[in-house]
Amino acid sequence: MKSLASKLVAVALGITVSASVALADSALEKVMKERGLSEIDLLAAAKTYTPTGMHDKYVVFSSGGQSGQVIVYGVPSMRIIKYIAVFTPEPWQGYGYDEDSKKVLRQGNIRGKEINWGDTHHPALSEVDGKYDGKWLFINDKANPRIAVIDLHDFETKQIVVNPVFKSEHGGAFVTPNTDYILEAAQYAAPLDNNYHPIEEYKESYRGGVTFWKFNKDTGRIEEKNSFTLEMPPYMQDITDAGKGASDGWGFTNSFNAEMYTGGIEKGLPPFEAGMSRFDTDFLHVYNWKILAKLAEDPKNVKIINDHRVIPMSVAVANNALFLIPEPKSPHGVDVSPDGKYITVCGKLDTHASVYSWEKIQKLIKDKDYAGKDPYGIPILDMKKALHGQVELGLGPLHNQYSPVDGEIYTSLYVDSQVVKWNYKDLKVLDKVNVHYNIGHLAGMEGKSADPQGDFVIALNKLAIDRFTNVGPLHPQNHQLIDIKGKKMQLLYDMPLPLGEPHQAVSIRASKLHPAVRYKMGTDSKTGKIHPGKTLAGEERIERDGKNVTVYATFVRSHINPERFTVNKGDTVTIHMTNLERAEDETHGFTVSQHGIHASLEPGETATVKFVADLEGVFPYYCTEFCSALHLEMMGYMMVKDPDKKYTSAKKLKMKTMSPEQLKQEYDKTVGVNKATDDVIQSVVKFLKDNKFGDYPAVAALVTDALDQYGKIPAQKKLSDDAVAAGDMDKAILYEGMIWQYMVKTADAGIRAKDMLVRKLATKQSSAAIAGERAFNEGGCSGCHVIGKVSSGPDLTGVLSRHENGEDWVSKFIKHPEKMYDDPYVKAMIDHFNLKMPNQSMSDQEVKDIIEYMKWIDENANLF
Ligand code: RUQ
Ligand code: CUA
Repeated sequence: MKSLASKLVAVALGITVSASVALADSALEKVMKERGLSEIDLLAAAKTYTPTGMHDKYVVFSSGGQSGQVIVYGVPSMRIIKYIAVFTPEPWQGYGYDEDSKKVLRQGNIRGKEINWGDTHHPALSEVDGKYDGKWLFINDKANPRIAVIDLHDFETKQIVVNPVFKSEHGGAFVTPNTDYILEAAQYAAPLDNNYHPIEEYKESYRGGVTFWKFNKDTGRIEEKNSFTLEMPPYMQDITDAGKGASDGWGFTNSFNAEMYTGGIEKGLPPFEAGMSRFDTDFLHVYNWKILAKLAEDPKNVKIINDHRVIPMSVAVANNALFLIPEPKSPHGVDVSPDGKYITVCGKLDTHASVYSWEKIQKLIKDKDYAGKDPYGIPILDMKKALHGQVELGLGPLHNQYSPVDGEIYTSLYVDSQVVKWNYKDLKVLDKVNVHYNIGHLAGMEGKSADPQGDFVIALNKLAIDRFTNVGPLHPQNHQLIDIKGKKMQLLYDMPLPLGEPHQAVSIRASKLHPAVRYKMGTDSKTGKIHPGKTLAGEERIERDGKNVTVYATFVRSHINPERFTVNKGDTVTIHMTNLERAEDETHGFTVSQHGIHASLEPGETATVKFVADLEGVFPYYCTEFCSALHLEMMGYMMVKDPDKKYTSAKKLKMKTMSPEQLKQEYDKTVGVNKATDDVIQSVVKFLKDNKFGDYPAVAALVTDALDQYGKIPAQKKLSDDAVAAGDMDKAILYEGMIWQYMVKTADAGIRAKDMLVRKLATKQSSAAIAGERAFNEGGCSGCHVIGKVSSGPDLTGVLSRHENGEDWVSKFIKHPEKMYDDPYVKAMIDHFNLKMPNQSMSDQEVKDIIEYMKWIDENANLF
């Protein structure tokens, strides 16, 4: 017990085992006891715990289910990092509340109907050679058959396309290995046109299919005109996967109603669930999208339905592009192996997984070795001849993920609530782990790409039941992280997801993502182009054209320009807003009270809000992000006048004014403060220059941010000087105040740059010094001592050489300061700072480590 606990702490702190035994035995065991934790728990914690500032190895994109969004989280920490608004308005991001994002959201209107939610199921990452390239994310909407395109340059939704012929879908989004097409298979069969057809004509006029959305990798958009659909029988198509490697060019789609049952419980007929699972087998659809894409180019081969090209089944069959293979009844997942040679199908109602051999399928196709034809004339391949084999896995197998180990596959068991690891080549079961509860999909790390990473799988459970504190009858979903590195799987962590039912999640190595931190000034983030409303400093204005008022505004810490405007009741108001900031994370938000609009302006972004000012009155507008110390002051007024009304003005209140001497005094004081602040800035600048900050990109970026702010000062100084010349001291004081604001912002970024540079230049800390710094900070020393500076306690640089036998002296003083209060030196310090060094109950080890830290400080004294 002791040794394990010590080792774990040692690993967690990055220090050597012997150095940490003392700390571990006391503190760690106490916590374990108090919280009832086992050694296994500690090991799981060590595998997931991510200290502040450390980043995750993987990024997961999870469907947000009925929330119509995408949830982004990190692995192994399982920390949620972002929600991406997709099919549903999301006010924080301004999605659906500003004009630019409304244009994207409204692309999702169906037959004129505004739809403001989506049932998202399957996210998919863009691929090159079957491997993720980190550029795009696609996701489907089952309820309102649509696909959305998200740009991973800024994690924003750029496009929504509506399926022109389906009435629901489930087999999207799945991409072909080079992202040429995004596959979207229908779900509930329905007429492809928009007309009424009685259910009695189900077999004749209801259809399923797969839509092939053409993706343009240069524009990053789906080209609707170059997309087409393959008609399929009304078998209720389901999950889909694109072939890769050996099976590149092909697609695979399950189905679950070979019976073509049409329900009728209200008429005393057996319900859908009985009628649809009567046969022992359903059909796996196998089709060649490369042939189909060629066929679609010739108008003779297509029917135009709702302005969209549909290839009839007969055309596909005549061109050897569509086949069926029986699969165990009511299957769910179909997953192509990383090399494309095996296709694994899971039957929800069957305890087996069925592994089809691509080589065998190809041979059957080539030899035209058919077991028969379905009622629509589609050739059926013999199931037994196409199978590589079947494995009994357990109850309710659903979905699969791969690992880099050859033949290794992970499958979710819905009914058994388990993940099973097995081998699809030699067909052996290897290991099982319990999950909680009723797992649907599972997500491996890049686990469905041609380059799966192993490491972890995440169980996406349908039920959470008792896993979390009860928050009422609607429970959160439960994503469970499982370590798959060892022989036995280990369940590590439960993450509740309280935002819809996420169906599938895909993950990618974080190192493959390269999102921007700022936009090119004036960018419309939705189009990626320069926004027509882009406004730079000095270009702010209010334009009127009849009943239309257009405001061109800028945002920078901590003001909105303009700060006031007046319109007539009934005017249409358009406000174009540009965030002039270039500093990382300096977002401003915007709303006008009581008008239902909101925008989020990321650094460099321009966005537009538009509304009718139909209420008379005074409406404050303000920045909605706490962006700076003077954020509350970042506001303005919109005043709405009724043009048909006469207004009488209020009597002016008499106020005392300051004398010219008082004003001069205040002005001098403000200028003095600015001078002192500037001296600090100059000393930081000198340090940065002397130490060649330009050699360190991260530091240079912060310096750019700082200089951005500093560059704004001369213009303000001129305004101040002009005001002095005009004798308006009041105004001059305000401009001097503005200069100070910019100086503070400069210093803020500048000092952060300096700290970062110091870390880069300093000698490497020994593990003892690292532990010492931690103890120094966590033990509260840093509350009074600032390195390199006298603050509420003396500067500790050089403390070890200040006393004879310095190390010994400092150790004793930390351990028992109270015993030394009468020492003349200590007494003088107590008097000077009016504070006594308290006893912080440091252990001997901690004191030792702190001394090592002090030595490191002295080594680098020139930097502090
Ligand atoms: S679903 S639990 Cu992919 Cu929509 Cu299977
Ligand atoms: Cu900008 Cu608050």
